[in-house]
Amino acid sequence: RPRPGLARFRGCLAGALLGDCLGAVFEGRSVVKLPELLSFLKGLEAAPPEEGGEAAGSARGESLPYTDDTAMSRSVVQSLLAKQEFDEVDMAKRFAEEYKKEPNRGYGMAVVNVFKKLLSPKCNDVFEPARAQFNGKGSYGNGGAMRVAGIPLVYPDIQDVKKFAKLSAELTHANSLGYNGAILQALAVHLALQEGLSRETFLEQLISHMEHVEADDKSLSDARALGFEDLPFSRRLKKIKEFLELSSVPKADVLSELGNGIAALRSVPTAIYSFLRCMDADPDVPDHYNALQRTIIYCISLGGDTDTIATMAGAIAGAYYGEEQVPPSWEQSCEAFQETQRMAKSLYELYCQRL
Ligand code: F2R
Ligand code: MG
Ligand code: MG
Ligand code: MG
Repeated sequence: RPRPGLARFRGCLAGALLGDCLGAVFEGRSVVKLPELLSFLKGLEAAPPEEGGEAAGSARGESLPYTDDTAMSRSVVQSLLAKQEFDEVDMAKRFAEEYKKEPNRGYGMAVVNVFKKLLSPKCNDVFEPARAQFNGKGSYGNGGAMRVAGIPLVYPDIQDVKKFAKLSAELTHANSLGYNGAILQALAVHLALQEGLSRETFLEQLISHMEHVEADDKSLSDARALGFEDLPFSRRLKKIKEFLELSSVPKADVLSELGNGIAALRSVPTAIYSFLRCMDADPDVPDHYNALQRTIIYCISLGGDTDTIATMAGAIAGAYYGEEQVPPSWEQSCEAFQETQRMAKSLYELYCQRL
């Protein structure tokens, strides 16, 4: 198996951080006007905050805080590094402790009940609190997917990527529409790490893996129970293929077919589409922005769950293009950006050991 370079690991974590911190500024807005977004970015580029302190001449004065997306991604990474493999008890503990330490990072409304149960000494099955969510149906939110990038950065084998993406998501998301979204996002990062994959091959591989992932009894029954057709992620990936064959796709069509919401099904395919479409230039985005920047700009311009869609697309784009496309002024605007470099190096070493 060829070894991807360290630059892709750094790019992945930095892209994810950028997507979260920049996207969070706009999270929950139904409409984000491109001129406003571009002018916000211009402000960052003119005056990134100095290390740990005040930004020279900036009205903002401090770095853009990360949200639950990054807080949980960091717990995933820290657990993998501490244990040198996936360990459900350790990871669950880190999620819960991190929530207890900083509860105001913008967590999902329901997932906080999982953390509270995990913190109780009476909890002896770390998967049980997630199974009890939503009257036993489990959460289908995008929280399992938003934090999953550490898994494909540690496991080079695609079967391991699927297995541990699922288990890491099941600590909070027991509905298959939640954890299958995490598997899809993990597969996208895994493929993005591989050298020189074309847009077509990338998408074909995702479709063939997801058709298999979604064919089990629980995936079929969870989708039917919510009134969806069979293989809902695979169907949306095929819609992406159709979109990519068109010369332009109106935002309204992207929103109606793929979505910009808090459910994994309404956000993971959107992140993947954003990454793939932004391989090409966009007449609405200035030429000096590179493909990774274009990807994050496009995600945010869709509105809705902007931090989460942009962090997922940012992780994929960062793994694909590498850290060369991470602009220093953007990165330095984000809270705790220096730590991603160190974490990326440690993940890379673990990945190489497993090759
Ligand atoms: N929580 C937010 N943003 C809310 C605030 C946005 C903005 N400021 C505003 O005011 O509009 N962001 C973070 O949450 C998302 C990840 O959530 P996660 O971890 O999946 O949490 P949870 O609570 O499990 O699920 C989220 C919501 O999805 C709905 N839902 C899920 N499963 C359901 C089911 N089986 N039945 C019915 N509803 C279900 C619920 O509304 C959940 O609360 C990310 O965006 C992150 O950035
Ligand atoms: Mg968030
Ligand atoms: Mg174990
Ligand atoms: Mg969000």
